Amino acid sequence: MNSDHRVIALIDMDCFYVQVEQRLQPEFLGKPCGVAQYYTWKGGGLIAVNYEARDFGVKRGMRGEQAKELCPDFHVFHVQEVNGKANLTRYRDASADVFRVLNGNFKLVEKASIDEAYVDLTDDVQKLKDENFPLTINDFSTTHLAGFTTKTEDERIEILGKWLKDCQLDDEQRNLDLVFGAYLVERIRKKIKDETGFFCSAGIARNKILAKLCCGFNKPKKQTVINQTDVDHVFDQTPVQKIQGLGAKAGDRVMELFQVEYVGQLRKYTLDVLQASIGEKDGYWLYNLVRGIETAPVNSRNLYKSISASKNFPGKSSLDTLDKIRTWCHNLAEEVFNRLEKDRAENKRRAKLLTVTCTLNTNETIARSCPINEYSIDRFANDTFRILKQFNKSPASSNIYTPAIISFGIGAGKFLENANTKSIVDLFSKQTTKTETIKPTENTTRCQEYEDYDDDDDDGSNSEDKILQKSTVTVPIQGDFFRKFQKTDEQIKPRPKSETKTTSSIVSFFSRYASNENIPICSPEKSSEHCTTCSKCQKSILVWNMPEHEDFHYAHELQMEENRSNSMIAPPPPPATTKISKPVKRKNEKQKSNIQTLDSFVNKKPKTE
Ligand code: DCP
Ligand code: CA
Ligand code: CA
Repeated sequence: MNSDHRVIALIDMDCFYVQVEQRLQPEFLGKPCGVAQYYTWKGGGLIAVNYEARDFGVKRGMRGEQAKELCPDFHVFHVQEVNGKANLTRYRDASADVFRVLNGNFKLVEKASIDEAYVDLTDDVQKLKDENFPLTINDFSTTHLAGFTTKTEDERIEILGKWLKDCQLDDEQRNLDLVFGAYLVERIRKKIKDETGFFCSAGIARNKILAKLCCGFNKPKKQTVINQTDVDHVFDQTPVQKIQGLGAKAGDRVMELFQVEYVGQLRKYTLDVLQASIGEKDGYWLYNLVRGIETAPVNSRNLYKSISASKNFPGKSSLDTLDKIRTWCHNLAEEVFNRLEKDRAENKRRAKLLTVTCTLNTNETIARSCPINEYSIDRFANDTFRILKQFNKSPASSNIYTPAIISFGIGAGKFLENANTKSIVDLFSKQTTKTETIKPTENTTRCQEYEDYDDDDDDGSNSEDKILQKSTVTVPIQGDFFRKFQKTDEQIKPRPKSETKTTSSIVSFFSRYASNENIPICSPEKSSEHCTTCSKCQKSILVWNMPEHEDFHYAHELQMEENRSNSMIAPPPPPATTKISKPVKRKNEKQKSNIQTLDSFVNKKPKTE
């Protein structure tokens, strides 16, 4: 289906962490509150602030004490701490509650972060349209239209009533799908509230970028629709940096290069000019985007790609002795282990690769990986410690570690579905001492996919970097111009060229391997016990390189699939007539079996609200 006809919603929880805390302590409902991380300096840094407190000027990033000066009744909740580091379990669990509702009602749900999801409503909308599902203004009690400012409820109802009428009368039915989409989103938001207690907001549009943009227009407890016919008008007033993927440096660069402030101002540039300035792919993406066209599919990818824990050790807290490093290897290993165990029970899969990343006080960032043979805190901690020891320049006899570590993290990824994971818990419970035969820990290989660890899935890992500076997101831009701005400044420190990884999509990931697969294969002189034969290409591969090697095949298959669908498109198409390639389905993408029917969902509709 041409993606211009899709209906996409972005659902985002309102002041999420605050609501999670208020659900646990309902006596604070309706009061100005915030959530701070750590009790340290001036009442801790606020990472979430509710709307009652925002009315007093309290903002994320302020200190608890500063908030109290602005709003004396302000209450600060503190993020739980375990082993001296923030523990986000309660927010992750609350997030799972929300996703249970979404996944139980819709087929295509993409987790975009701990508190937001994209939903592709196209098929459900079509069904409602086919049966001429009757709708009235009462079905849209929290709906607003992007581009229309309404000061009173009467004004909102007037504008909305006109919209409903116009949509129905329009012969081309350009916006009618969005009416049905908005209705479904009103229903699901109510259901989320009923089943979890949480309020949320939403954006409804023809694509993900527009849905994300307009979700923020009328927060909290409201939803906003952007009509395709109003995009130009809205973009004329939308600062470039408000667009997902054009925040931070990429947006700055676009504004500087084209001397624009608002998205709409980019319409004056031809495709040729944009492509000549920022490259073929990115120019094409931008040209379409400023006309409200964007084709990234909603990927049903609800499981985290990696599970990680990390911590910063700035200034004097840097880790400069082996004892300190050993302690933190254990603490982080314990957190990763606990979450992996939970994930194993819930999702019937096991992680195959452990990745350790650390930044030294020389500003050098290092990433190394080794296979995971069993889930065990000691094993994770020992592997991590062994990896970190490789970078120690102090004499082996000394307890001193130089250069000191200023941040490090452990991530587990490369999940194997339906895997019968062995865990240390199982080993004990079965009273067996059997261990696996792979012994690769001394032979670690460089992490091939930094972003896996760095969490483009947003598994809600409590990296402090992310908590305090979370602004990077994965966006479906595949050209070099934008890619270099993603996952950038704040998260990844400069690394030697040979170590820098900037993959941001399967396609770009593939392109790293396409011409010259750079995963070492076994040389004849290498011991065969460390090698295994790849069933796809029959090459002999070092066992600890198998995860990357499998990814090479996976990416290659996806690329072939994408090439096939792209080859159906006339090159290079003027945007207005662009045919959209079919979304590439991810391998292992599972259809959920417990999805309610559309009927059961919409028929719960009360007659009036
Ligand atoms: N979060 C964080 N650090 C940040 C940003 C967010 O720890 N820099 C956490 C706390 C938030 C949650 O993630 O509650 C969701 O982030 P949002 O950006 O969606 O913000 P909120 O949900 O708090 O507020 P809003 O109602 O504006 O969405
Ligand atoms: Ca939110
Ligand atoms: Ca969010």
